[in-house]
Amino acid sequence: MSDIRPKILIPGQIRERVILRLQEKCDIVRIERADPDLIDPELAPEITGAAVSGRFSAELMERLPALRIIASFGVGYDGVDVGAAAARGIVVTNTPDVLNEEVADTTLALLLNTVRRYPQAEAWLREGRWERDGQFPLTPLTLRGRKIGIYGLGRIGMAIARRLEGFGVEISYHTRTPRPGVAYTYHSTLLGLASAVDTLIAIVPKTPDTYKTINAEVLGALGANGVLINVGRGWTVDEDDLARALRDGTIAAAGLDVFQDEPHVPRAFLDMPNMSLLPHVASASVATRDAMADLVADNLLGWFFNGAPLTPVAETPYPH
Ligand code: NAP
Ligand code: 8YV
Repeated sequence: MSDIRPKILIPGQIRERVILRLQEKCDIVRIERADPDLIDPELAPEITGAAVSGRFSAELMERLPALRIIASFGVGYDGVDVGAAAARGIVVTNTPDVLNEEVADTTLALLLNTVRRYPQAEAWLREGRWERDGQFPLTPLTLRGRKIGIYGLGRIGMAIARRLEGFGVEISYHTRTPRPGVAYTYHSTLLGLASAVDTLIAIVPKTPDTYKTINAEVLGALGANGVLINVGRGWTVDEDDLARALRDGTIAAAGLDVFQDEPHVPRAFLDMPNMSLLPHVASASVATRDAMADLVADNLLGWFFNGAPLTPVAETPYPH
């Protein structure tokens, strides 16, 4: 057990619980945002760890010569320059698994809201329209008989698929490599999957390979009864193509929790009656965000006091 108190940099905002967990054994150095110029040059050589929710650039790493570990809040770690971290021997950690079930719950809620228009039905009741105008209109769409394609059958994709089994729908998927031990139908291309199903659920990471992969061609393949749900990253969807497809009836409806340029949401989406929109809340319960905060802290405490981080990302494995 080391009795040295590591100095941990926290750029910008992070869940308070991360700080509460760390400060017993570590000194916390906060800067307002992830701007290299905000780092005190006298402190910089002493900073050995960092906790971040959001961006952590190569420039920031450059200013921190003793940095050994960056613990990122969230399972997606696209805000951290992992290539630069790997090149410098810095370990990056994320928060996998502890949010799988929460995110899968939200995905099913978003799917049902999109198909059966429950938020609009509740607004109808609250606005007094049930009494004034009568029954809320029947929904043209239903989950019954749908063929669901999951784009990304990883930890969260599997939790979504398990829930969908209970809904009695057909399930297939696309990943780069078939997932061993699952009975769902595999498609080796996204276009092949979209052509075979009428409902596409995207839960892939933000990588160069997933950029705007859900485009006009894929939406066209889904067809007029088609429904798109995205809970991965906004990066994966061509938002102009999606707006066009929803306007001209190429697909029937879409539900999004994530957007290209958050928190900005395209005006076209806000005006669209056949969309269900959420402000990136898939993991946003106190319990799940606390579990994520604990894993951020435990990765740093594991590294400094137990010899190993708990959940290093694939690009910066530990031991190296
Ligand atoms: P994961 O376990 O790593 O699963 C990722 C899946 O995507 C794997 O099945 C992977 O399979 C597939 N994949 C990756 N790149 C692909 C590509 N180019 N083409 C086809 N499939 C690809 O990750 P996870 O824990 O399920 O999380 C997935 C993502 O969800 C996160 O990275 C994050 O961006 C997002 N997320 C969003 C929220 C939210 O609040 N909305 C919450 C949590 C997570 P192959 O490697 O075989 O291709
Ligand atoms: C969080 C997420 O909203 O884990 C992820 O990848 O997108 C969400 O759980 C986000 O990380 C909080 O900053």
